Amino acid sequence: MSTEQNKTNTNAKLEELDINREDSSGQFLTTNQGLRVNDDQNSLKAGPRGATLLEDFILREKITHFDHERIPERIVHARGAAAHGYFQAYEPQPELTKAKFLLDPAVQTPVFVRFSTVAGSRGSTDLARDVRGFAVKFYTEEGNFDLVGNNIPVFFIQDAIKFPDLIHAVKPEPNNEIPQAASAHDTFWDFISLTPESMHMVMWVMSDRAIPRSYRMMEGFGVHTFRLINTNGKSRFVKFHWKPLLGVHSVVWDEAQLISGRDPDFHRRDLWDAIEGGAYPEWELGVQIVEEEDEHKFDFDLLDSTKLIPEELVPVIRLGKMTLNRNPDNYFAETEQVAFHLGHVVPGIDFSNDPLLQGRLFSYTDTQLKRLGGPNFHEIPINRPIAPVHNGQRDGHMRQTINAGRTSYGPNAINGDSPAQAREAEGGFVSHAERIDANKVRARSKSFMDHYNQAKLFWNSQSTTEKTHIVKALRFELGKVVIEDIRKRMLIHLSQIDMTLATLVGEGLGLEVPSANGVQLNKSVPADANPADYQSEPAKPTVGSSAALSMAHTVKKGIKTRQVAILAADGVDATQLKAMMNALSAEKAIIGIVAPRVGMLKTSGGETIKIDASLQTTASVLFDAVYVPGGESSVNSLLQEPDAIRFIHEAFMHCKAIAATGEGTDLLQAAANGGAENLLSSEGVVTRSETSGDVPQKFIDAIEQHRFWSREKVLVN
Ligand code: HDE
Repeated sequence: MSTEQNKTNTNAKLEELDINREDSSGQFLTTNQGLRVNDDQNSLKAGPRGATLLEDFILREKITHFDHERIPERIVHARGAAAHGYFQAYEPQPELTKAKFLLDPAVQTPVFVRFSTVAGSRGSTDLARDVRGFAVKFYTEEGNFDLVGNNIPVFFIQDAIKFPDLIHAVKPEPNNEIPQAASAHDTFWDFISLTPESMHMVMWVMSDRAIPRSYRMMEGFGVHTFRLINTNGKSRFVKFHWKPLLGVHSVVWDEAQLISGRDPDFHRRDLWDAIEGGAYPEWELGVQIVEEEDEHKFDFDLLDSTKLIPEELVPVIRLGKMTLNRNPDNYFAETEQVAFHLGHVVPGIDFSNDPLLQGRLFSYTDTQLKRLGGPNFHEIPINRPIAPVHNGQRDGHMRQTINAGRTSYGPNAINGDSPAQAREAEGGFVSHAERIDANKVRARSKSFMDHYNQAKLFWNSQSTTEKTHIVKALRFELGKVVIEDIRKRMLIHLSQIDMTLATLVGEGLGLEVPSANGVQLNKSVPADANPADYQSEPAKPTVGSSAALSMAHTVKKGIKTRQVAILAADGVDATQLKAMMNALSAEKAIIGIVAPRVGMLKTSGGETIKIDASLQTTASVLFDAVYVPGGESSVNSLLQEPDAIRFIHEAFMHCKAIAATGEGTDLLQAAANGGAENLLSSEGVVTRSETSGDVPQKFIDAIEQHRFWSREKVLVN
């Protein structure tokens, strides 16, 4: 695929996939051999009452294929959703990299992006408290580049050799396979409490970043330090970022748990619906650049994946924008079979020696061999590069390519030594010639031994609401831990980060914070090592804060794609309803009419309106905001429904925007009487008794704020 072709605004990868797309509309049913099937209702039998004959090749083909439908799910990140789109650079970046997809702003590079949770199995809930995977496959004209990142900029461990331990600890416990998609259990916290390098990541995972409102409202991070190589061969260190144009938003933990019951597909549905509705999710690709000579100027090690580079020290430069504009046609063929690998790079991008990154370079090919069944997984349509592939690799399970000719080796003279190695100037990949002069050792660098400073930086950077949520998350998680020693060890670690944090979590657990004196906090120590060499310094008392780490400073602009419930029943005031619906639609919010039953409802004006969901089939947690229009008989019916009162109550507890006009206010009052006392006087609750008036605009302004945290009890000052 040439650059010229890519400039035509068509998606080269989507076009290339066309040859594999099947559409059975209007076609005959056939076997896999193309034979038309006459009877797909009955197997071949000796007489109508059997027995069934072995001869029935149609039955056997169908059943055999069915028996083999499953492949192993991903060992981590099994649960996911994906979409197609494209990336386009803002400006040519020859000073930074020679990667062609960043050199020509006219080129739209096709991408396929898969979002995921980590711990749960394929059928688990989207709303687990967990890190989210954010894996992007760029189909560039120089081959595939995979940026396999997460929505959190750091990781739990510093060395790949600990990954199986971490994952075994977080997965359901092996004796009874409980709990599913949850870190709130003994083995996870047992491991964490003995592994202080995980503390920074633990702070992120206990924050609301681990329960996003939508995949579309998450940041993405490459996590490791990589290298960019420019057109002159100059290397610089780089950290990759994705910044969502919709801002970074989350739900609250109680809501997450309720969504898990009401709609465990909440995130995949949200992504799917947004794309189907033409509200294409967008992210800007950003980079933090560090000159090679500055490698050691930070008080942490750039090769340590438990650390981030504060944006105050190295700003994020935005290089271009990614837009997701097409849902997959087939979940299995595309989302399940896509195979990401950190080692899929293009000239201009290279690796650092981060020991976590280095281990991943092994793992991803290995895991695809198991999962996709052989070495030809690169031929699966979704994995095929749009760049041509020529080499001497042959055969293997399910080989698709028909390699013509006699030679599958090089050098050869028979085929004129083709395929030929490419010079660097011809786009041949040349690894960065980093100088290494070292002893071969199994060791951890001293520069990796600071485990609490950035955990403290994160804590210090949070708003009081965010801090409160972290405390509550830790109380929840450690409250589910049964072994008390684990809780105590965690409190000691938390006390190294911040004493208020530790004390507040301790209060929730009914425990005093134990003294750290004489405790060996790090148990991830080699047998012959001196434990003292593995102890972290406690966090320095004053560490600054970084605004970029708090979601409180994120973009709050517009209410496009926000889900707004309108609670109504027969007799709803037509004028108020219309005014609100028009105002919300103009802002491209998505409206759901929720009523005591499904079907159609009659307005006060005699018009009929389609009900989107009944109070039994939906819940407030599936919406961003709720409005109750007036109309006496409508509101009277709603007042008879405990689910309607609960709807308002829950939306209020989850700090969402609420509005009511006319008699609609009575429903709010009923929710207030039922325990949400200050509902009517709270921030983000918009009411006016007689008519709708300026309520719609005020409601829109309120929804834009995402949540009104002032309604929550603050635990941390
Ligand atoms: Fe992964 N990881 N990982 N990981 N990872 C996988 O590859 C692994 C790590 C990430 O949507 C697996 O194809 C090791 C960090 C994402 O298909 C496996 C280590 C980050 C996805 C694997 C890590 C990630 C995976 C399982 C420690 C953020 C899902 C299935 C050295 C930068 C990609 C698969 C998708 C998937 C190994 C740590 C991100 C087993 C050994 C750090 C987004 O190969």
